[in-house]
Amino acid sequence: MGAKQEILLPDIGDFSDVDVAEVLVSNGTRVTAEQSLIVLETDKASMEIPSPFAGVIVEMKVSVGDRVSKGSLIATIETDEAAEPAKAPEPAKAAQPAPEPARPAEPAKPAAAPEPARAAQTRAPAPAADEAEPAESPEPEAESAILPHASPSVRRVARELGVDLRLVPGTGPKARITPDDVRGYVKSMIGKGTAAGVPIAGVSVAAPPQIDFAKFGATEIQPLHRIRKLSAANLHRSWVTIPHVTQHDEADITDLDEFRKQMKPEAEARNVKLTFLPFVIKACVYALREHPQFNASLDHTGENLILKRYYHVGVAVDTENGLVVPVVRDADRKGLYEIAAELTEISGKARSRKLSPADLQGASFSISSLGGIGGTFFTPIVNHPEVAILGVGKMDWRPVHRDGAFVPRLVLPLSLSYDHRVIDGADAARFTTRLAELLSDLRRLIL
Ligand code: CAO
Repeated sequence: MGAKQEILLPDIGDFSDVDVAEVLVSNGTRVTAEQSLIVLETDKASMEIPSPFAGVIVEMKVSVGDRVSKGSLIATIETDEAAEPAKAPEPAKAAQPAPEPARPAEPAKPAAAPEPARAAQTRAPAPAADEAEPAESPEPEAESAILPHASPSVRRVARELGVDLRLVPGTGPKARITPDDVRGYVKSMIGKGTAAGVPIAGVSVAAPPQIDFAKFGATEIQPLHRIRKLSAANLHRSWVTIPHVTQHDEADITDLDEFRKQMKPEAEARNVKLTFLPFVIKACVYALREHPQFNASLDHTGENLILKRYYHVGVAVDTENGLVVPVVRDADRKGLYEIAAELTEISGKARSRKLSPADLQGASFSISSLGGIGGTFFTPIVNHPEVAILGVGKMDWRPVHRDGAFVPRLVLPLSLSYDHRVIDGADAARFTTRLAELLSDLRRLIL
């Protein structure tokens, strides 16, 4: 066992009180000396802060959105006995200007195909979870040991092009990934024409015109929050890469609502707010077990479906800075109260920007519930690399025809968007029909 050491923020020049823009490792990650731990970002510059030691991160002490200055405690690390501590830590590189836009169509060095070892990594649990979640999430835990070495500007270019950096062989010093590596990788993937494809690179649309709206009236420029920009990039990638279809259905939740009301006093006694969502999560897990292709991801080649044997449900949470999708892990093993309490906790953390990267990783299916706000059906965007997402609308009383007469029933609108490459329309209809059955009669959940 090595010694436990604190990693403090080194002198970063003229900056203080700087935003932590990315946390690149998590608790338990093995890092090499000089491996980047966090990315700091000011208005004009970003810089990576490397680990001065090799070893295993005991605890990351900063999260995305924290502000740090020289001497701030970044992490604690159990250093490798054998490894020599690096000299006094300094940022991986000097503050660098904001990234230049990706130069299109520049002759790029032919990139080597991803080596088998890297390809195999996509079969690890929670593949490409970093790309599934908007905003703050870094690479998934299981793959943190093989974090790609790349500057923030390269990461941004990769995000814009929808490239998973873990698949890009780096040709820079210490296998660092350069902008040319990213471009070369995109070119090579286009050449391969895999089922997964790299559609963004293949799509050509007219550039948006620059319009001076002030000509038409008063305007105000409001910079987009970083979370919104990052989730926008992920949503855009999902939108253009996944052939979406949305299946709409309705669940009669009259009995469920009655049961929920009966349970309210008990829930309150436990200090839990029992909304519809925990019931929907439980019903989804049940339906996912029966329809495993909905709890899956396409691998990066587009030739294999990775079925997940875990049920981690991402829940879209609306925050003032944009959408985040924290994850209720192992929802199959949790009871309604436990899920309800966790929902309150994670949505609270999301709104106060206290989510850790781990809270955002590894979802296998997602739910976006607008029921507390209003509206009926909508078309949620699949949270890549998942293949399906359920949208939940606001319940309402409807006349339902039963036994020759119209009776008032409480109806919950459901909208299931899915990746048509993986899921057929008939399967989607089966899934939502089953979901509606389960929500209509909760007794089915214990069968
Ligand atoms: N129909 C009618 N009422 C509903 C409902 C539904 N489908 N779902 C929830 N409600 C009610 C709840 O019962 C609660 O009422 P009471 O306070 O009287 O009990 C109220 O609406 C508020 O619920 P909530 O929003 O606090 O709790 P939730 O478990 O339903 O949802 C969360 C939690 C985090 C999903 C939600 O707060 C949220 O952020 N929703 C927005 C998600 C979003 O933005 N999605 C869009 C993604 S695409 O841009």
